[in-house]
Amino acid sequence: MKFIDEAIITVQSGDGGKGCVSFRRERFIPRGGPDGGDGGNGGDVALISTFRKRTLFDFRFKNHFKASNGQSGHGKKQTGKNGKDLIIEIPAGTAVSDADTGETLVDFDKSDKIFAVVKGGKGGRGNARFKTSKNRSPRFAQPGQSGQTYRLKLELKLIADVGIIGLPNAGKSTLIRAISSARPKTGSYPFTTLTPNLGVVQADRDNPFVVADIPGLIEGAHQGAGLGIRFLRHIERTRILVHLIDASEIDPEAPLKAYETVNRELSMYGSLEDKPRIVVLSKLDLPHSEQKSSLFQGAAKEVKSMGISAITGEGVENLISNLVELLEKSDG
Ligand SMILES: Nc1nc2c(ncn2[C@@H]2O[C@H](COP(=O)(O)OP(=O)(O)OP(=O)(O)O)[C@@H](O)[C@H]2O)c(=O)[nH]1
Ligand SMILES: [Mg+2]
Repeated sequence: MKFIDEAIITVQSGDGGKGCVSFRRERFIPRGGPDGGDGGNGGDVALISTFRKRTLFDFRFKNHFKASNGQSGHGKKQTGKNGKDLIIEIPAGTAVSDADTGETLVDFDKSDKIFAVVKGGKGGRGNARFKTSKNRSPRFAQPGQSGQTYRLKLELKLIADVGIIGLPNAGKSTLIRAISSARPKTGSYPFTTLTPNLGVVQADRDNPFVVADIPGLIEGAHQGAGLGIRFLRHIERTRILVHLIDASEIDPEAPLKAYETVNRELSMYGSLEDKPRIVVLSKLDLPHSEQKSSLFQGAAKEVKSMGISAITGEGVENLISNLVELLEKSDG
C-alpha cells in the first residue's frame, strides 16, 4: 500500500427528519387531536484511531463521508428513526485539524481514541407538540435541522519509539533490516528510501519497540533540498533518535562535517532537539572505517558514539541494548 501521510476529507452529519402533521382518527371520535410524531435525529460523525490502518491512502479514493439522515415522524406520535452514526477509522498517529480555520481538533497519539466531530441535526417536532389551549389542532410541524459539514485536514505522524536519521546512503534502511523483520529497499545510491518505514525490534519478547527509518537529510533540507524535512514529522513522536553516520565516508580533513550537516537541519526543524540521541558510526567493516571513526571521536570528544556494521552484525547487539536502556530511562 502506498504511503500517504496527508489528506483532506469532508464529513457531514445527518439531517434531522421532519416532524409529522397528523390527526388522530378513531371510530366514534370525529375530530381527534394532533398526533404527529417528531422526526428522528440525524447521525453524528466521529473518528476513531486504529493500528489497523497504517497510511491515509484510502482517503485518496474516498474522502466524503456522510452520516445518514433521521427519518420523518409518523402519526400516532411515532418518532422517526434516528440516522445511523458514522464512525471513521483513522490511522493511529494522525493529527486532525479544521481544514478551513487551521484549528487543531485532536491528536490521535494512540489507538482506540474516539473523537466526536459533529452532531447530527435534531429532528423537527411533530404537530402533537404544538397543541395549546388556543390552538387545539395545529396544522404545522418543524422541519428537521440540517446536518453540518466540516473539512478536516489529516496529517499522519508515525508512532515509533526510535527514529533513525542521517545523510542519504548512511545505511539507515540496512540497519532497520538488520534489527527488525522490516524489509525496506536499500541501495548504494542516495534517496533509496522515499517514504518512511517502520520495523519492530524484538529485543526481549515482552517489550518490542518500533523503529522508524526516514528518507535521508541533506544540506538545505529545511529549505526543501532533497526530499526536504517533510518526513521529520514522522519522528516527532519518537522517544529517542539514532543519528547514523557512514564511517567510511568521513572526511579526514573535516571529520564532523556530515554530523554537523544533519544537526543543522534538525535544529532548523525545531521540536526534535530535546530528544535523547545516540550517534552511531556505520559500515565499520569497510576499509579505513575504524581509523575514520577514531578521527570523528577525537574531534567530538563530548559526543558519545558507537560503531556498527549492519552487514557483519558487529556492534548491532550492543546498539540494541543501548536503545533498550535509553528507552527505559525515557519511559513516562
Ligand atoms: N559494507 C557495508 N555496507 C553497508 C552497511 N550498511 C549499509 N551499507 C550499504 O550502503 C548502501 C546504502 O544503504 P541504505 O541502507 O540504503 O542507506 P540509507 O541510509 O537507507 O539511504 P537512503 O534511503 O538513500 O537515505 C547500500 O549499498 C548498503 O548495502 C554496512 O554496515 N557495511
Ligand atoms: Mg534508506
